[in-house]
Amino acid sequence: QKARIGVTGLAVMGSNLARNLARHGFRVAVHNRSAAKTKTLVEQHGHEGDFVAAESLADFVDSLQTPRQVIIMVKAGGPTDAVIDELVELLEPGDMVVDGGNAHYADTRRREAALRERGLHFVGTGISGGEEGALNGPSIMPGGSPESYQHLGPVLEAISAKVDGQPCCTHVGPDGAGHFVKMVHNGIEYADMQLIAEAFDLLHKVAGLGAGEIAEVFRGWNSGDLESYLVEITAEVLGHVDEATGKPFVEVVADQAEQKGTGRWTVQEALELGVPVTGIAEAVFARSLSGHTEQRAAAQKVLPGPSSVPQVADRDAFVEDVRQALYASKVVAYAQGFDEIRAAADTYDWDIDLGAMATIWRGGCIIRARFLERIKDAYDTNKDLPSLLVDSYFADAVIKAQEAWRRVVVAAAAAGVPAPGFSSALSYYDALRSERLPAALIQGLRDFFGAHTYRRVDREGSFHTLWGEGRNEIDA
Ligand code: NBP
Repeated sequence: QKARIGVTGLAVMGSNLARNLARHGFRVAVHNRSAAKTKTLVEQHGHEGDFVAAESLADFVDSLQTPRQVIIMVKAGGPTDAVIDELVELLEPGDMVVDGGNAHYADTRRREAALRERGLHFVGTGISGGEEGALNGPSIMPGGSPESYQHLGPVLEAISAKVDGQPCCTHVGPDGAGHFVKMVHNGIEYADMQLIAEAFDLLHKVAGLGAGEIAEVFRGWNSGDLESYLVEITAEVLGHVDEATGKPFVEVVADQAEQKGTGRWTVQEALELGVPVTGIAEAVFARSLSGHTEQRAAAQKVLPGPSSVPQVADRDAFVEDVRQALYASKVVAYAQGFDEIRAAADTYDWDIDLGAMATIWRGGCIIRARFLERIKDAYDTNKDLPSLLVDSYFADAVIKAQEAWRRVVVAAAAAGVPAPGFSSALSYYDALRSERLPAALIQGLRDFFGAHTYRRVDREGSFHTLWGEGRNEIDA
């Protein structure tokens, strides 16, 4: 009997995904470049389900039902291309190749086009949730053709996380749509973590709370609007005590945040699309800044903070202010991320259902959170919502939070504590709602030095002022 589906690439993600498939009753073919990993998987977990181990890629392909469905789980970039090149020689028209790695969506578009030429379906698929998710139910974001989803959908939905009985998996859109959405998911994750980190920093440095106390604060927050996986694990990490020193774990970890690149990609693509994703950008830059240890050391010697730091009169009130600032800033970051997905969908003709994206992020993935339900409702009510911030629920939430949000940004500035996420989110809120922006002056300057022309508020057309010659205005 042939296998329903196959997984090639059996490092941690691939083996866990294969086990998840087997545990759901699918007969699964498994293959890895070096056969040792295949052997280990079957030896250790063969009893969990129905595995068909293959030593060669040809045997692996041979063991699959037609049309064949192959999931590639290897290192993104060159290794993925290497596996695809080998596979296409063995597959037949109608077969499906799923790339579950963290590919750049532009690579996915290129691969999809190349495989389509050969009659094959290429399905770039975002998979979120890390190793644990791959094994027990990830959030799955498949791109590719609708036809391929008819075959793959039932399998991928079966192994995905479930929330209220609904699978955290849906067909995102054609070609690179799945990997694009996964990229933005990761960008939002960066913003979310940065905001959480700023909240911690403010509670520590401005309100004087210790890591253990802040862990309790986050534990409490996890039962309200902020309920989410990231807030839950923040309480765990802050509550952890280092065994060697007896100090809070967070005090003994080097304060340089690393990154693998998906946050940076999200910002790069936003720049190309002209979408302001300030929350994600601040988060990426804050990680970069943290790594500039020489600059930081030099600045610490030369640049002082404020001469006096105002005391927090009412700690509980400040904690509540920070909670509200965190929530409002988080809404901004998500609103910007969804704007980026919409812009890409328009550019690439992807027709992405934004509400459905919020739905499949409710479980399995790192940004899973209660408030994604609200995002789904917002787009269900109006799929052409100009911004999440103007949906009645979110507008109400940020309006209610705004005074607290302003107090927190003021307190951060007064205390000399960096809060780029909170303050840029507030600036974004203020910019969006401003009747007039100083962009008018920028247009004037551009016209002055470069004759770039401008439009007027009171009549149609394009104009230029002869700045050097009497300053008369002419039609441009
Ligand atoms: P790795 O990203 O560490 O990749 C290791 C796998 O790639 C091994 O199976 C290895 O085979 C195979 N491989 C390499 Br490297 N070069 C190859 C080549 N030229 N031909 C064939 N196979 C090759 O594995 P991972 O951490 O399990 O991640 C897999 C994918 O999932 C990645 O794209 C990753 O970005 C993505 N992802 C990871 C996570 C996570 O939490 N780790 C989450 C979501 C997505 P070998 O055993 O023979 O060396």
